[in-house]
Amino acid sequence: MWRICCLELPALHHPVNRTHLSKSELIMALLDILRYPDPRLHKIATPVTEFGTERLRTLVADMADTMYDAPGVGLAASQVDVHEQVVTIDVTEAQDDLMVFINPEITWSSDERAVYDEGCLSVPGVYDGVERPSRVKVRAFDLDGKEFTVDADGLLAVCIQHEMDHLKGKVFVEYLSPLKRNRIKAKLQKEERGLAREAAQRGARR
Ligand code: K1U
Ligand code: ZN
Repeated sequence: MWRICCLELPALHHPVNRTHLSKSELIMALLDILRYPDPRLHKIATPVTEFGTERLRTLVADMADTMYDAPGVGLAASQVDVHEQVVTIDVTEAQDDLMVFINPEITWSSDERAVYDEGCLSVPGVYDGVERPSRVKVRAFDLDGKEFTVDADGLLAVCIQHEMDHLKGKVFVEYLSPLKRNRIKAKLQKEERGLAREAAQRGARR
């Protein structure tokens, strides 16, 4: 069972009438993840102003489905072309501890820094070292607008900072050298052209 900060998943899914279904029967809604260098990844997300709505619950449920399916350990709404300050994270191996951060703010970060080999669902197949504060304190709101704080270290600290960068329109490759970034951009643009060609060929065969 996934948990959303202390809320069981059926509570999350209740407003979209999925409460009577088991996890395997849940109708998954997978969202398209924008791929770097899509310019929409650089839009700045605005704060959520209405909490507890069906729209917000559905967005979070769909983001969680998309993150688990990818698979990934985090997802920012910006990556699915929704430019609001919403983040889902689950760093557990069992994928059973979903955390939802709405309007997150870093209130403290450590002087100590650490390098982690980061990945990104918007930059598939690329992992590279990024140096960040190794511990952060984050204040955020849950789906119902209740404020909470998290003291994070390890992968959770890395992931929160990575996802909050997405909300500010920043993709992790921007920490890398221009040479590396341009190589990554060229590789992904080539892949994108290949995928578009394949889709066009499939369309022509139908
Ligand atoms: O924001 C994203 O694109 C998600 C990203 C989060 C992240 C991972 C590692 C370091 C920083 C931020 C990912 O989830 S990439 C995929 C990944 O790392 C992973 C996938 C499955 C299992 C474990 C890790
Ligand atoms: Zn990312």
